Amino acid sequence: MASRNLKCRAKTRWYLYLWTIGLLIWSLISTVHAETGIISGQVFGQSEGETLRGAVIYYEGPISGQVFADDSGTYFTPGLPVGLYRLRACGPAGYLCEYYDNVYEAGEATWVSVIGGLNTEGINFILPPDTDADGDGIGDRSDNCPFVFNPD
Ligand SMILES: [Ca+2]
Ligand SMILES: [Ca+2]
Repeated sequence: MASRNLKCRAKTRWYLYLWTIGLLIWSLISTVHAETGIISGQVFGQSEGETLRGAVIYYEGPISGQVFADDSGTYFTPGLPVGLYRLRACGPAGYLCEYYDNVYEAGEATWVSVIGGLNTEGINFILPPDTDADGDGIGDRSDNCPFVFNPD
């Protein structure tokens, strides 16, 4: 009887051991999956030292959203799931929008990778001033008829 009990106990311990290992592996895998990183950078105007406070940075990828640049034109995304993101910055009024890196077309954008636990920094933008093709004082970006003089 005694030896049977011992055997039984040994078996229980073995199951517990397997169970613990399983839990460990499971938590490792889920940690890897839950990993996030951030993207950061600065938004500039074209004049020397000009930073664009209030610029909006749109990101799209595994998740999408937007953040604003602070007083120094600096922005940080929140924690993003690991993957590739396309970024677009729009300056305050009077500036054009651009995709990273320095292009206007979404299809030409350089995708930025988010790596778990890291800050992908230096994703900067230099936004050109908005043009006013018809000279009505409203920049093309916000002009409802960019080629018709309609300052109303
Ligand atoms: Ca105009
Ligand atoms: Ca117009």
